[in-house]
Amino acid sequence: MERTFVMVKPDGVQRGLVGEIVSRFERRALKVTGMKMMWIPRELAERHYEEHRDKPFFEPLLSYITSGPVVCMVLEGENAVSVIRTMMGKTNPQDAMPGTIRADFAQATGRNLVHGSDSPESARREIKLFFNDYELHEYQKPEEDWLFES
Ligand code: D4T
Repeated sequence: MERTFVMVKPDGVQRGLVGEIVSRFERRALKVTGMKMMWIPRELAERHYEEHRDKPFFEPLLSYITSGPVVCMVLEGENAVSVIRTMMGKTNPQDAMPGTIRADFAQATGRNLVHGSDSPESARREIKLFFNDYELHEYQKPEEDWLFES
């Protein structure tokens, strides 16, 4: 099983889309192993997006992601990183496939509702940045017996 870091960004919280977004992951039987609301401090936002430090959109990105509370999650499933990236759709919602979160609910790259780690390495880094070990939980769900061929 793979774990990934997912965030409902401030626009998702303000637009009342937390339930809709989390529900899509739950219906797909991805397991929520951690979840919390937080208002990201600027320093953490800078570390999270450090690969974009030299990009022209870095400052607007930081001010967007720190503009209100977000909901952070760790989700678990087979190939969870790529499964969730597919469910989110392309970075620019206008290029995203219908049926994806960004295509169904967003219109602009700078207000694209959700974040999901882009590789297992990024997932490990981001989970460590946002969660303490005691905030992550291992547990069994009865439906797991029905999810995969044994
Ligand atoms: P995140 O990291 O938020 O899940 O988005 P992506 O993984 O899909 O996209 P990314 O890392 O390339 O970009 C991070 C973040 O920056 C915003 N952005 C991006 C922007 O405002 N303008 C741009 O031109 C790009 C490329 C959107 C997502």
